[in-house]
Amino acid sequence: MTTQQERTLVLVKPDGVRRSLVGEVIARIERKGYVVSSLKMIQPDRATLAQHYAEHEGKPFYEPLLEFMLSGPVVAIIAEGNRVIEGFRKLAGTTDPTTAEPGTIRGDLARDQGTKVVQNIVHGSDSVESANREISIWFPEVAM
Ligand code: DAT
Ligand code: MG
Repeated sequence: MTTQQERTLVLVKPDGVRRSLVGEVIARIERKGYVVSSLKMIQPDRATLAQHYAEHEGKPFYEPLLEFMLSGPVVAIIAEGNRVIEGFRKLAGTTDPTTAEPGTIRGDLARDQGTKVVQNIVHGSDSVESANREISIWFPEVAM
């Protein structure tokens, strides 16, 4: 266990906002001991989402993913804490909500809807590089 004071970018996706799970997600982040340091609700535009999901461009689920993310507001959060990047990914659970472990956000609160894109409530950065990149996309006003 090392000291890695980090920030991560969390999004409550449109399915989570529609289902009024914003508080549930924030509560789980805070109960784990992380600190919410920035928070806002945004209706994202396509350009922002294309930047955010650039790594997935060209994949079969890319267009459905952007359409889904455009379907309503999202809540963007910066969470801070030691090893928060890895820690939030564990709180979120694996990508496929059908098999995500019970006890996780995706495992407890989502399931496969049979759509072309998986709707799984939250996004969390997967590395320090991704976190820095994503925080600058969603919170350009927040100093690095
Ligand atoms: P994660 O959100 O767990 O980091 P990811 O970055 O690989 O997963 O993919 C981004 C999102 O795209 C993911 O949350 C749900 C959707 N997705 C990923 N793989 C998919 C697939 N094979 N079929 C449908 N949707 C997928
Ligand atoms: Mg990802």
